[in-house]
Amino acid sequence: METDTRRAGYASFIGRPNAGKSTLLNTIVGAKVAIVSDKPQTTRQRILAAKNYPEGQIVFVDTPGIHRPLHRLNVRMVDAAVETLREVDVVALVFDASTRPGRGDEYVSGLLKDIRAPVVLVLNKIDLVPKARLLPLIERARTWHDFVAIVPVSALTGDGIDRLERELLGQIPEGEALYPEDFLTDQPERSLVAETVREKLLRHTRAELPFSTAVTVDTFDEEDRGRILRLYCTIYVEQESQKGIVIGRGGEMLKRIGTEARQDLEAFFETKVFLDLRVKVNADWRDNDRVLDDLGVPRTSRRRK
Ligand SMILES: Nc1nc2c(ncn2[C@@H]2O[C@H](COP(=O)(O)OP(=O)(O)OP(=O)(O)O)[C@@H](O)[C@H]2O)c(=O)[nH]1
Ligand SMILES: [Mg+2]
Repeated sequence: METDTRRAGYASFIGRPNAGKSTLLNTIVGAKVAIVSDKPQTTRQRILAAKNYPEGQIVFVDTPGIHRPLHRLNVRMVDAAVETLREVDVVALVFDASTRPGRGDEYVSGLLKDIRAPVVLVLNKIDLVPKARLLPLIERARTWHDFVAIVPVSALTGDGIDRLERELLGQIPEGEALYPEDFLTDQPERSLVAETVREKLLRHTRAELPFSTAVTVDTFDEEDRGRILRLYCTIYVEQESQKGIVIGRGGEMLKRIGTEARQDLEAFFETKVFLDLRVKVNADWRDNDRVLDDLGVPRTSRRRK
């Protein structure tokens, strides 16, 4: 369906860890492009995913949650999120409405002061919030920033998502599509594999472990692609004891992570997958620029000592 004026532009999800930014992205584009977990700091890089509407195209940008960074990895993560604020046409600030606003939220709202882009406030997880609590929250949120709209949604149930998309489209400038009609995401297949393995690690491990692990794809063998994809990955941990946890008693944990990741990847690539996982200890990978470069976490413009 054609309409008179076509729109195209970037809309980014910004907010604290665990607010539901990646879940929102997946719900809106209708595909699992970003991994999701109940642990904070799940997303480590920005991820683009496009959706086409009769009125035009929105390129959504998922970003890492904004937090106080303690490692170089986290500095890169937070910088990636903050940098998008200056580059996009509209910002969707995502707030977990089932929590009380705190210091971290003040910090994130403070970042919005100097940006030109209009900001839509997304009050997410309303499926967890009694109706009576929502109105006072909206009133309070009006004092955080001069939002162009405040939209309560549930990324989980889909409630309010249509209205959110309308509001974002309304802020997107006129222009021709930025990506071809069939473009879904800029996430390379290799990082999709690594992220799928990391999602299962996050799901099955606790405490410090999720933050201390990284996954690389050492070999992506697609020689026999129509029949089978052969994938060889390494899981990095920081301590010998963490290696034990990831492997589990009799290798049970690693097997479970491998099975679940393989099933997801077989569904995604629509082919049989052979997945080999090994675990390596690298004490300082989170502060090691070379490892971070290998992992593909982009360097950002901030200068570090
Ligand atoms: N009940 C409920 N849970 C939600 C909703 N949206 C997200 N979640 C859950 O919240 C948790 C965090 O979701 P993510 O999408 O990973 O959050 P994020 O903002 O991307 O987190 P980071 O990548 O760490 O910044 C997951 O357990 C989701 O299932 C929602 O609308 N309702
Ligand atoms: Mg995320």
